[in-house]
Amino acid sequence: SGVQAVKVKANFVPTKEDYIKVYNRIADILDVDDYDDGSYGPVLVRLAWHASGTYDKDSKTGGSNYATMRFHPESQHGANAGLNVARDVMEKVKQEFPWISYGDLWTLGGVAAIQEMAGPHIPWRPGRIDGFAAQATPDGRLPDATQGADHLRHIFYRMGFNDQEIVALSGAHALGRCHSSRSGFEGPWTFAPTTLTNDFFKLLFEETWVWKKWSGPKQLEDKKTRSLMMLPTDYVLVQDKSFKKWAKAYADSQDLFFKDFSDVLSRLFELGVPTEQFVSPEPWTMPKVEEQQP
Ligand code: ZEM
Repeated sequence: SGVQAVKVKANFVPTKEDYIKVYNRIADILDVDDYDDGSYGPVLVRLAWHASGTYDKDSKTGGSNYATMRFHPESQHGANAGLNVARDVMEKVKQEFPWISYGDLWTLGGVAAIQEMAGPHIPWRPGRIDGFAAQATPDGRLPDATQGADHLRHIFYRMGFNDQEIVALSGAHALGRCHSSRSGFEGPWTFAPTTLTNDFFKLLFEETWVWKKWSGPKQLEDKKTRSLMMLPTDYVLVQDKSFKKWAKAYADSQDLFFKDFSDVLSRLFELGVPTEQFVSPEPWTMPKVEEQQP
C-alpha cells in the first residue's frame, strides 16, 4: 500500500555512493545550448556561495545549513537577483533525489560545477538540514561590488576569513558573467567563463583597466578589447598592498590558486553547519565524472 511505500523511504540512509549519483545528475545537466555561455555551472557556484556567505561567526547565524534562500524575503534580496535560475535547476535534481536537503544539494551543486569546469576537487560532506524562513539573516550580509577594501574586509572577516582567503575566493570570478538585468553590471571577467583557471588574476595584472563609459554602475573594462570587465571590488585586489601580494601569487601559479581555492571553498560551504550534524568526521573527495569507472 501507499502507507508502506512511505515507510520504506523514510528509513533510507544515503551513502557516499548515493551522493555521487546526485553529483552525476548535476554534472549531466550543466551543459545547455540556450543559456549564457552554454553552462549553468557559474550560476550554480554563485548559488552555493550566496547560500553560505551570509554567515556571521560571532552570532553563528547564517550559512548553508538551513537553505533559507528558498523563502521570502531572502529569495528577493538584491544580492540574490537571478539566483531563481539556479534554484530552479536544482529543484529538478531535488525531485529525483527527494532525500537530500536543500543545503546539501546547493553546496554539492557548487562542488560539481567547479570540478566539472576543470577546477580542483572541493572536499565536501553532507549533513545540512532544511530549516525555516525565520532562520534567514537580514539583507546586507553579502558583499557590495561598488565598494572598496574596507568593505571586503568587513564582510569576509565576519565570516571568519583573512586577506589571503578573500583573494583566493575572488578567483571564482574566472567563471561566469555579470547580467545587467540582475546586478546592473555587464560582461564576463575572462575569455573562458566556463573553465576555472587563474586567468582572473593574470588579467588583473596584464591588462590595462579603464572605467567603462556607460550609464550603468561603475565598472572597469580592458582597454585592448573592451569585452572583459572587473568590478570595483575586483580591482582593489591589485590596489590594496596586502591583497595584491596574494593576487600576484595566484597570477603566477594556478597550482597555488587551486590549492588555496579548494581549501577556502570547502570551508565556505560548511559555514553555519554544526560539526555534529556532519555524517562523516572528514569531508569527502567527490570523484569527477571523468575519474569514475565506466
Ligand atoms: Zn561573485 N558576483 N562576488 N563571487 N560571482 C557576481 C557573479 C558571480 C561579488 C559580486 O558583487 C558579484 C564571489 C565574491 C564576490 C560568482 C562567485 C563568487 C556578480 C554578477 C556580482 C555583482 C551577478 C549577475 O549580474 O549575474 C562580490 C562583490 C564579491 C566579493 C568578493 C565569491 C566568493 C564567489 C564564489 C566563491 C560567480 C560564479 C558569478 C557568475 C554568476 C553567473 O551567473 O555567471
